[in-house]
Amino acid sequence: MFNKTKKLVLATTTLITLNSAIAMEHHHMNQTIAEKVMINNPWVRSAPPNTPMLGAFMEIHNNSNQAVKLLSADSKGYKRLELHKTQYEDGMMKMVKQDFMPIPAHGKLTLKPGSWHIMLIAPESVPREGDTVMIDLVFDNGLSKTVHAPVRKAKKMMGNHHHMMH
Ligand SMILES: [Cu+2]
Repeated sequence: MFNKTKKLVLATTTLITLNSAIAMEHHHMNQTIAEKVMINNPWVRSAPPNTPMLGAFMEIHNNSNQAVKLLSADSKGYKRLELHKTQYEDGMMKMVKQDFMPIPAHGKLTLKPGSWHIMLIAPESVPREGDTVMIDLVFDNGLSKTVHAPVRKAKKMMGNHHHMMH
């Protein structure tokens, strides 16, 4: 009887130790990815005061061994944020809503006008040049980051005569 109880206690202890080891490992993994995913040069393109939506751009670097997905974005003062990609379809440049943005292992994803971007929809008030927009990014693996994106004009792009259809 004593032996049986002791075994049970031992088994429970082992299980708890194992569980916390797994939890620690998981925590460690997230911390590592958080350090290895970096956002460079975030910015929001300035727009007229009555604009219904604004584009946010940045470089997302992933220096980890695992692919990472940007799942969603959020910012106070906007109805919602969407992940978009501008692509050529049926002879037109179109913005297509994406479920996520993929950032390859040891790679980067560049969000820029005419390509991947975050769409800030229905601003309570349109930010002015020089303002900063705080954008919360949620990745898979439980990773989240807040970026501070200054509002500025787009740099002129050579040969860009397309007007985006919103
Ligand atoms: Cu868009």
